[in-house]
Amino acid sequence: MNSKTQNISAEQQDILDGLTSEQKNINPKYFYDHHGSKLFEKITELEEYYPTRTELNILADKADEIATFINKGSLIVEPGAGNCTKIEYLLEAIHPSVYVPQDVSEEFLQMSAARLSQRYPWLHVEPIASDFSDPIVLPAKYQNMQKHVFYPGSTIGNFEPEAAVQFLKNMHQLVGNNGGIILGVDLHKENDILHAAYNDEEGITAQFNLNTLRHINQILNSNIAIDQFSHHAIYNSSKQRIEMYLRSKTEQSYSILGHEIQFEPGELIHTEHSYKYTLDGIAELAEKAGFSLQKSWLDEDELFSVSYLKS
Ligand code: AVJ
Repeated sequence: MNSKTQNISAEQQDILDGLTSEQKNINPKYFYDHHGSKLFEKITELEEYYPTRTELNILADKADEIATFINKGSLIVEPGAGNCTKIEYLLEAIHPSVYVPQDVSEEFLQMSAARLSQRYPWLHVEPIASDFSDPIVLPAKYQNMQKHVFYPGSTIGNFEPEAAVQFLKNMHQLVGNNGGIILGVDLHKENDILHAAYNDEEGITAQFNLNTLRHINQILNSNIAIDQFSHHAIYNSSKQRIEMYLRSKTEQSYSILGHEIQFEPGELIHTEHSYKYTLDGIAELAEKAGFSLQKSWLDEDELFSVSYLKS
C-alpha cells in the first residue's frame, strides 16, 4: 500500500475500480464529455449508423398514431433529454401541457428549454438537472396529471437486461398506473449491418471509443497512451449485444493515484454493451417491469422500433 494517503474522489475511485477489475472496464458514461458528445453526434450522421435516422423517420411517420395512446394536456418526462430534439417530432401530435427534460448538463438543458418554450408557447417546459443515477422527482403540483416517459435512442440497450428491467420499474413508479412509456429500441438483426454500424469506415466510432481514455486521463491526472490502444467492436449474436472494447497494442503499465495498472499485449478494456432486442424481448422487458406492450412501430426494413408500453 501507498504510505501517503491520497485524496481520491468518488469518480476517480469508480474509474480505478473498473481498471483494477479482473475484466478491466470503463463505464460508458465516460464517453460523453464535450468532445465525446460531439463525436456521438457525428456517429448519428454516419451512413453505417442507421439507428438515429431510422428512429426519427418512425417518429415523424407515426406521431399521430403514437399520440392516440396519450391524453392531450398530459405530462411527458424525458430522462437524458440532451438537446431535446427528438421530442419535437411528437409535440404537435401529443400536445402535452408539461414537458420535463432531465439531463446532467444544466447549461445545455436551459438552452434547449428556452428554445422549446419559444417554439411552443402553449407548452410548459420544466427542466430537471440531475445525475443520471439520481431518481427523477416531479414537482408535487403535477401529481394528478397523466404522465408518460419518452425514452428514445435505444439508450436502454446500454443497461444489462436486469438493470433495464429495474430502470423500467423506476419509470413505472414515476408515471404511476395511468401512464406509459414511448420507448425506442434497436432490433436484433443480421451481423453485417450491426458490425458496420459500430465499425464505420471513417473511424468515428473508434475515435469515440478511444476518447474515453482521454476523458479519464483528465479525471485521473494520468497519461494512458491513447495511441497504444485500438477500437474493437463485435456483435455477440447469442447474447444479442454489441460488445465494445479498447485493446492494448502492447504490454504497458501505469502508476495511477497509487495503483499499478498493467496491460498485457492484446488485453481488452470493456467499454460498452449495446443490447439489441426482438419484439418478444421488448414485451418481456415491459412485463417484468409491470408494463404491457401495446404496439410497436417499425421502419420498413425492420431495423428499429418505437413501442408504446402502458402501465
Ligand atoms: C447512445 C447507447 C444508443 O449503443 O448505439 C454508438 C452509443 N456506441 N456507437 C449505441 C454508441 C457506439 C449508442 N447509444
